[in-house]
Amino acid sequence: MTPEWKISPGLSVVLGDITKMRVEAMVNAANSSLLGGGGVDGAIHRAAGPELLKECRSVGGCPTGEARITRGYDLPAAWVIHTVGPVWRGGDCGEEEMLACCYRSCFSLVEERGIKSVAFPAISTGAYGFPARRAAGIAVQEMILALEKGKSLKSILAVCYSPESCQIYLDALEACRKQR
Ligand code: AR6
Repeated sequence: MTPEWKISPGLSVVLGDITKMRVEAMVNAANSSLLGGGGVDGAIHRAAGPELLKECRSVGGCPTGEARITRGYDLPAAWVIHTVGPVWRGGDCGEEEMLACCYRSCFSLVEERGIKSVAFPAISTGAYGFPARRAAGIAVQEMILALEKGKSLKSILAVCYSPESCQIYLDALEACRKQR
């Protein structure tokens, strides 16, 4: 069984591989070409099959902080929402606001399509070097806001690839609760 913690109404932290999650949409931490790469992007493209790359080619890229939606092909999810996180450059280049924009752009597409469940990886915290604790703080805050404001959205999975990452999300939620 996949370890899962329900940390807030509609929000769960899950340890595992995002490509296995049974959700309507999964978010891909892509690069601006949308033509695939390593990390979670590579895993999503491998699991979705070549049709995903074909559709991505027709999309024509995506700027940092924005998001684009495609079908999920061989994935359990019907949709993939591709977003491009900021590369960490020390924190003085608007990285935090840009990461929040990624989450907001994804949630706009979720609501536009009437999607009920969505899974997110920890955007920007791998190859793009964003510090994991700061990123989790932003992610949790945007997720809670989206659940409060959302009409179609009912469930978010914050998918963590390591137990350490799960703990970071649980700590971020605790900090977010204290601030409110
Ligand atoms: N399921 C869930 N999380 C995963 C998985 C997976 N299968 N694989 C990795 N992670 P990264 P970024 C976690 O590097 O930092 C790509 O090459 C990983 O442990 O995938 O946004 C793109 O094409 C980390 O916590 O994305 C871009 O060029 C998180 O996912 C660039 O990397 C994000 O790590 C994007 O970098």
